[in-house]
Amino acid sequence: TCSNTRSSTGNGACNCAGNSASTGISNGATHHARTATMPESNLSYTLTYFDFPGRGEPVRLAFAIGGIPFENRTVTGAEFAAMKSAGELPYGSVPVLDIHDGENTTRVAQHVALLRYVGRLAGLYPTDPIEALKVDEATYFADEFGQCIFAAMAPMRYGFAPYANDEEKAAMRQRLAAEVLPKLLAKLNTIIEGNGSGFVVGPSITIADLKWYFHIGMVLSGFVDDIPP
Ligand SMILES: N[C@@H](CCC(=O)N[C@@H](CS)C(=O)NCC(=O)O)C(=O)O
Repeated sequence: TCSNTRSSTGNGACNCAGNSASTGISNGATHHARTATMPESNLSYTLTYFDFPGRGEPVRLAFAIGGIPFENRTVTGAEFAAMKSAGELPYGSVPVLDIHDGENTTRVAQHVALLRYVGRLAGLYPTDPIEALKVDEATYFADEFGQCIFAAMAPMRYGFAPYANDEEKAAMRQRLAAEVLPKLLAKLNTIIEGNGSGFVVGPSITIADLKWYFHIGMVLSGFVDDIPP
């Protein structure tokens, strides 16, 4: 099983033998329509991220759903800060994926890129270029939704002035929740209804579902103050 994917207990190898039930995602009968494209290789993987379901979570889920063994390395804020100041993070952020090939390790960042890579291995990303394009479209649309929330969580990181006080913070986030996010979610509903399978794109689960699952989960969990579930 893959109990480590949501663990807060730190480092641990995650050898999930294709047990998608452990992810909490129900992909129903269409699960069997997926064909994992994992090549025969000696590669092994370590994903480094925090122990909460942020940007690294859809990548962990893709590994788990695909039954691809990986080390789910969770770091504390202090461990993250140490890695960052030591220059170990290519973009100064997590998640990062270490791809081990014998003696050599390649470290890659940017969660959408990681999600697409693991999605390919896991059979969660179409091989047909047009279908892949549609999955990318829905995935980047989810990113648009997520960026609105991330900007509200850390305005200075995006070049905006810091909140003057808690009232201003609440007002800005409530406006986002009342006026901006519902329009994007209405569009998502239209896309899902138009697709007709219950998934965002095509007949079965893809990385686009995982990316939306992460962003919507963040809202529904009440993780972001003043953005009501
Ligand atoms: N564009 C990057 C952003 C990654 C990112 O901002 N990660 C956050 C955690 S979800 C982080 O590392 N924040 C701490 C910091 O930037 O100091 C991606 O999509 O992976």
